Amino acid sequence: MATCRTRIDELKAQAPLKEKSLDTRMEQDGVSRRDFMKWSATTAAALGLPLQFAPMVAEAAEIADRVPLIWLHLAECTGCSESLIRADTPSIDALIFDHVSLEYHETLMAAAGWQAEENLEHAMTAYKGQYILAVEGAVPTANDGQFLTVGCKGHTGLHIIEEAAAGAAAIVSVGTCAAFGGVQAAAPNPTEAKGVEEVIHQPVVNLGGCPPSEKNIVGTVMYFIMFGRLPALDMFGRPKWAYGARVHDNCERRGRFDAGEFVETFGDQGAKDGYCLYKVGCKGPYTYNNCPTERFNHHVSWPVLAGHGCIGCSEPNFWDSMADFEKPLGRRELHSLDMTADKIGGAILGLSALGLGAHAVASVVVTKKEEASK
Ligand code: FSX
Ligand code: SF4
Ligand code: F3S
Repeated sequence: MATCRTRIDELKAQAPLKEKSLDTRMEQDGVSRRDFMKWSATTAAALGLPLQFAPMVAEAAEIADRVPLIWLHLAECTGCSESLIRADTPSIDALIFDHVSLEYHETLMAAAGWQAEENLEHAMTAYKGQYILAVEGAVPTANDGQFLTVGCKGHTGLHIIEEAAAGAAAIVSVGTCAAFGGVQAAAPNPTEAKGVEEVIHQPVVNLGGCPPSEKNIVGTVMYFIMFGRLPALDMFGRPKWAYGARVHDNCERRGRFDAGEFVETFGDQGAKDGYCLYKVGCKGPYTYNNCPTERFNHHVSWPVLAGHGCIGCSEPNFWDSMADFEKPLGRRELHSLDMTADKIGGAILGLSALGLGAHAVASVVVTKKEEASK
């Protein structure tokens, strides 16, 4: 708490980089003080902080306009930005994100062409050593990075990321592409796309997920504002507060799994009754993320609630290692994945640790036998 207090007081002493206070923004968007305080309490809880931190979360959000943020787009689909901003009414998370001093964001800024380029150069110089660098997208590295050039000067993504990372106070890889290469790095990966940390060799927070939820993005920014440093990370550089538990651990269909009630094909009676999606390919047992508790789109839904299994999108190399997305990995594949545990890491556990009931394994084996005899 003392670290947080000192950090907040230091930031408070700095001049805001934006004209509008958070109070004015909230008033304009119809967010009551009560809702804001509730948001502060849930954000503190999501970050794994005791409830006494809630008022400090609120204070930190109010002074988020002291912290410059540069957001770069590399090889990706912009789904991470969409996850944050695509809502008919802005959520409090999106509102706080808007209150951070966003100096450069290709999707959101009004500037274009030379002016945009100047804005980026200005922000990198004026706030050297102070800005948070958020990166969305993988870095193509083949041919000296020429598979991705950005802006009127035609700089490569590789060049831009190296330059921007050098002056950053903290670097956040937003989404699986920036964290681990994502879809762009799937075999055969002709552009030699890589995650940011592989390219720049500086400490990076990896927010896995294609895309990550707004809570995971804003929570990470809030943590940096509150403590001036990165949160505790797992072996893949993901914040433990968000990626410390498996999707399977908190899934609302977990009772169905334990009872051996499985959807056999999409659209069957089990699917209508909310049975477990393991046999139609759910990778929740191998995937670390807080999707079931935080959800997406104003916390409205998440893949399993919408009726499709988790495809493991927050894990390194998921596009190759988790396919086929609508079939269980099954015993054979689990065995081979265990053999490459150093690659897949802690995300893949043994069958017993998964808590896979004998019924699930037996019926997968039977299905495979049936397939073989066809
Ligand atoms: Fe897309 Fe972001 Fe996926 Fe990647 O999300 S949602 S391809 S993680 O970089 O834009
Ligand atoms: Fe939920 Fe998937 Fe686990 Fe079933 S296998 S309980 S649908 S996470
Ligand atoms: Fe991705 Fe699975 Fe969550 S597919 S969004 S990690 S439920």
